[in-house]
Amino acid sequence: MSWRGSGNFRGSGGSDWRGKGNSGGSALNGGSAGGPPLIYLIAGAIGVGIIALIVVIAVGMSSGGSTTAVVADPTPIPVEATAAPAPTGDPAAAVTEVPAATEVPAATTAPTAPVATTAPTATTAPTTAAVPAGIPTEPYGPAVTTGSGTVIEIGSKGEELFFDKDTLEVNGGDTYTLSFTNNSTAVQHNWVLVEGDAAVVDEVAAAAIMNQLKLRNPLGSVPPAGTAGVLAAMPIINPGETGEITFVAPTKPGTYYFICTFPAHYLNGLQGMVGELVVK
Ligand SMILES: [Cu+2]
Repeated sequence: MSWRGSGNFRGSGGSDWRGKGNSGGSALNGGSAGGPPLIYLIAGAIGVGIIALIVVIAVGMSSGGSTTAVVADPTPIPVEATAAPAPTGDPAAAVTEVPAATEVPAATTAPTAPVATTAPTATTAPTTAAVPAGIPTEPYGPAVTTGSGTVIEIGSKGEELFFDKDTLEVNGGDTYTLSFTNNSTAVQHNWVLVEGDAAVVDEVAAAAIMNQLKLRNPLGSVPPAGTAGVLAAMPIINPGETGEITFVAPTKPGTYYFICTFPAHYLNGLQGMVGELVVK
């Protein structure tokens, strides 16, 4: 009541103070009413709030980390994810280098091809050298002559290892031009006239085989010049080709033999590719 009594104070306080009170807010007025305890209460509340906030933050950082950390983690994860692609980029470069290495082997294959090309060349060289060494390109033998004579035709029996004629008849001392056609599509043949019996013919055939082994060339499957018993010999004739040989028939009547000297086409004992040349 005494306070009211101070209404004088209010009165004396003047309108100015009250005016300030209006502008300053009712709280101040209340403050004037509650006095110091209200300020302490407010300050205390603020203090408690701050402490509570600190506690909350502290708890959040220590235990939770959960909320704050979770938010922080997502950020680092994306960063790591971004970093991951970077290393991936490096492997990618490595992978790109691997193909390059693959291309290198390809280049290695290329050099290999030239080597193979060199090999054929080497093969050609021996062939060229072998021809002049011992492989005949023209008919040869003591009975062989130049010019032309009575034509005699004979050939291989298709794909079989036989002549298509078993017997040929000639007049002693006459000149003949024998035309031999290789009717095979895959096998080489020739025609060789021999004077002598089966034993001599076998030796001529054996000489041709030895010559082929010596020259290491199928075209060398002929008896060397000067082989005993050989009267006339024709070079090896390739499949589908025809060769000619002109010779003078022996003057001595009798039976002579002609054979193919390609290995295993004539068989010992007058078998296989063999025929008779009968001289009248
Ligand atoms: Cu033959």
